Amino acid sequence: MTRKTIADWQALAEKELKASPEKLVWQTPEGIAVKPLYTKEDVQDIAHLDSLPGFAPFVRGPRATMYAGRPWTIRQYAGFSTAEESNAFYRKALLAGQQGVSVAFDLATHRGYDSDHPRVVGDVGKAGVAIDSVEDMKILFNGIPLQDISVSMTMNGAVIPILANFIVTGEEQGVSRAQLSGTIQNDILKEFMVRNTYIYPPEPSMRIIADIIAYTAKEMPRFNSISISGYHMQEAGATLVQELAFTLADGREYVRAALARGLNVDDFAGRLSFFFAIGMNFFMESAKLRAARLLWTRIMEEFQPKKPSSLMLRTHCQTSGVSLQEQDPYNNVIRTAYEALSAVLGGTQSLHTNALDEAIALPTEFSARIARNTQLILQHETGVTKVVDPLAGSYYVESLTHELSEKAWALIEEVEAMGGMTRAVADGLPKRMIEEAATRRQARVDRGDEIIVGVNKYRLENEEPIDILDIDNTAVRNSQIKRLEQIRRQRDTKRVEETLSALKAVAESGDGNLLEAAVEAARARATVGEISDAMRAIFGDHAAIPEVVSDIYGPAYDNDPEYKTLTTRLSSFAETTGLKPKMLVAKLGQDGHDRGAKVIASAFGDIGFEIVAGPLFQTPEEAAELALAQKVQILGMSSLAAGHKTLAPQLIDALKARGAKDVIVVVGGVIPRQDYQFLLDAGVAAVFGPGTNVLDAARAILDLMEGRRRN
Ligand code: 3CP
Repeated sequence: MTRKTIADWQALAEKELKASPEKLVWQTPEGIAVKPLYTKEDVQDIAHLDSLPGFAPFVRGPRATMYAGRPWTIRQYAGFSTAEESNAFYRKALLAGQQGVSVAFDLATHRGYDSDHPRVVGDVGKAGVAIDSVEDMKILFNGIPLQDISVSMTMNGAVIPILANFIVTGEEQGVSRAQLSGTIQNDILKEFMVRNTYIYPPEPSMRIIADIIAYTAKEMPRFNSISISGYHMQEAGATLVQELAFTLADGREYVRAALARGLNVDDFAGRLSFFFAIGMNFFMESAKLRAARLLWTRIMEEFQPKKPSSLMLRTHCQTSGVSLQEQDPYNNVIRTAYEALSAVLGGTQSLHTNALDEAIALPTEFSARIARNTQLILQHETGVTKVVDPLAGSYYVESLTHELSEKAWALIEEVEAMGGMTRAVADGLPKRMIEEAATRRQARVDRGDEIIVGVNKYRLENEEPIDILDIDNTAVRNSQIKRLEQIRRQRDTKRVEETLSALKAVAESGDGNLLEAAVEAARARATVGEISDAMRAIFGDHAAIPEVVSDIYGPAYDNDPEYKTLTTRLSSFAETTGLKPKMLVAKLGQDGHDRGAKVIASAFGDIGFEIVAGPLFQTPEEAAELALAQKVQILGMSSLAAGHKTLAPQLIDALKARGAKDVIVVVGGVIPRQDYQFLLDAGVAAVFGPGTNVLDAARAILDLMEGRRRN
């Protein structure tokens, strides 16, 4: 048989297709042209191909034996309601096969407010567990041996009081801080970019990070001082190249901050860790993890470490939250399983698999079990743990690894040319790029160019709502307030004041370590709110100015008749009434997840609405005031953190109290169907749940406005 060439394949493919195989090239959002066929020629000049696992640049994995030696850690992120309830959940999960703990805190805690603070009425215990002091933390880890079980804590804003509480909890459990193992997220740059649970401005926030790295390097050798996170970038809409580049550029910035603090690179670099999202682009996600390790080695070589472990990227992964759908939710089990396999083939060290109902509410016991078992089945039944980096040598995956790393490197260098990530974040470049990518994707999904099964194709006519977990927010808040009162009664007030003053002095002078000072305050039973406020008094609060990108959604509908009809309807409405429809997009409470709000603001702006983008963290009264001052006809409240049942009625009351009952209130975001009637009864005009097509929402709002005009 004669050996066939690429030209032979081209000819055959053309015959099969009756067109050039060029037309099969898939242009991904990353700007990568994925071809239908990869061959040896595609991997000719790739330098990393000969590397081995356990050795730099670690493309094939950070450990020599990878999962054959020890599988990844099954680490499910969880937390809700009170410390008692979350503790019971962790203990059950550990007995059922979970291997590490990962704490989700509520948004009040994230933002450094105690549960009795008036700004957090809708947030306490909702999207995570409420922790106000060491007493709560001790209950959270009751019966969980902290010398054996590693604990990850997703905390960035109130990172100092939370880590201090954890250290004191260990002490009081008889576990020294040197024995504590785990990870603190402690990654503030991505908070300014996408996640928004910051408290202080960037400069003191970077100092907090350097202090934590310094403290853990000296005192907590088994603890990972940071989890440099791209996850939230992808959730906010970033492409994989953006996620990769901005995350590694953040890492480079943290290394520089620690070096500037006088640390030796080998004393802390081995305890930096990472966190990526794994979405539905199966091979590209695996390639992304391989590329991440390659590029991190390249970055770290600049700092000339001596230990090989200083060059090594170790990561946690979570399957993608945004890939989950409210419609036909059992499909989410399938999505998550594919994503989990992709993370594992990419060589993750630790993994969270989402529960099928996470697009709607907190996981139930049932959905959490299925999510955990997805990983247990992978580890025990599929054989994927037996061989290191099984994708190595695949023409496609190796080529993708290379191409992703080249593209991400170019973006990393662009950030570098701006003066590094702190500067780029201050300029707003990464945030803008991510928001543009998110809006572009929304248009692709709304147009049906990107298919989501059960949502924009194969949608069921009727769907029964599934059982969901609802938290009685008022009960949690009351029980937290009771414990806070008890702590305040029993503690030595003078000691609390002294330790808080000492913390303030460290914050003000720049001398000493903030975490060390906060540990003293936590021992004295100063609360999370008090420790945060002591630093607030010196550092101040960060307030972001909301910006909205434009001309992304509209142009994607170039010449689309349906789009044209809608924009024409809008302009004739404006002509008849003499007013362009004006909408305030509001975010209430401590819920900083603003991807949905930003996409709506951007798309509605393109469609022809006048948009007022409200600031984050408003109270219902503040939003009502803003609506009045701006004379909007519509107020769109975006809720992604389960506060809607408390906050929407308060908003409507606040509008009524100000005589603004004509403002049409609509609510969008993660709203379970079970709550629709409650919201409508409270006076909400329409509810737009997950999976809503933006054009449908715009049409519905226009209908409402026209209806009101006629009546
Ligand atoms: C690992 N070990 C091995 C092998 N593999 N030993 C021998 N042979 C092997 N093949 C050793 C390691 O050296 C380590 O010991 C120990 O086993 C544990 O392995 P690990 O790989 O370090 O795993 P783990 O402890 O689980 O740590 C994983 C990382 C950590 C490093 C990624 O940072 C982590 O757990 N991150 C989790 C972050 C997280 O859960 N985030 C939640 C975000 P030594 O330690 O002695 O070296 S949730 C956010 C959701 C969205 C939102 O924000 O709301």
